[in-house]
Amino acid sequence: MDFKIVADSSSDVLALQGAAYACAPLTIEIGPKSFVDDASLDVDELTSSLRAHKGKTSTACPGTAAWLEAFGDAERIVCITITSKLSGTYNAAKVAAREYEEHHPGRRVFVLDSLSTGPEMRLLIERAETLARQPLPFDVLIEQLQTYARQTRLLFALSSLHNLVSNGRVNPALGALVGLLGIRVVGRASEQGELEIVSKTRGEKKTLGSILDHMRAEQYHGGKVYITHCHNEPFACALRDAILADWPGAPVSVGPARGLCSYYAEEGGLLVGYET
Ligand code: X90
Repeated sequence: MDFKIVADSSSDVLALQGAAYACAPLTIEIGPKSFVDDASLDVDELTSSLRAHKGKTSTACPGTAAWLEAFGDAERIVCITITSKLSGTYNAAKVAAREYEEHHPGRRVFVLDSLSTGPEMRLLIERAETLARQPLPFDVLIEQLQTYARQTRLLFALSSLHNLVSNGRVNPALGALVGLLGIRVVGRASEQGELEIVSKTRGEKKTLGSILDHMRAEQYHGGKVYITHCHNEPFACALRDAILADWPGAPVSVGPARGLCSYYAEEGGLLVGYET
């Protein structure tokens, strides 16, 4: 079976070792400049342009053509997207999938709405890859991936919701929560794929405490964790160490967010994807 995994760039996964994989980029618009969130993007250049820019900025999802290009020529495709509640990415992928199946009778594209983004998408991508190594019928693989998706979670800690609010992705009343210096919101991707606030904290220690409390309440038992950050490696590593102190040997990895997540998580923001 000629199998391919495809995702969008909010997953921060540019390549997947030893697997057929492609990533459809979102785009970040800063004034007249367009930053395509692909492997060639310099994330530091993006964030410094953002700091320097005074006017409105925005993002755009990959269109049908970008998805079709990512599908390439594969027979079986699993396509994992950012939550459909916050982006048109999923809808564009669905349109592309229908077109692809019509043009290539017998081929299949399954589009999974992650109801999440960032490091939780990485977990799903990696599980799809593990499942693809087994001799499973495509429908069974899809079922198992969907079961796994119900067991993964996303948490985040943000110091500003400015870009989320100004792009109409969250209610402006929530934005006011983090207007004060030093205040962070801890939130999660809800079961419906919406941004939900868990707590409002001040100081790094309290923020870490809130994240750990929430992971415990959601039955985290030492499974895989991915932490991504926007220019905040010390905070991400402090969280990793706090997780390891409570769950020794847990497979926890830390890495920088790419363009889309850096834009919305903003300076200092942290995203945590984990298995329950
Ligand atoms: O232009 C577009 O179609 C992209 C819009 C994306 C909007 C949300 C991106 C969120 C990135 C911020 C914190 C995580 C929130 C997750 C809630 C489900 C990361």
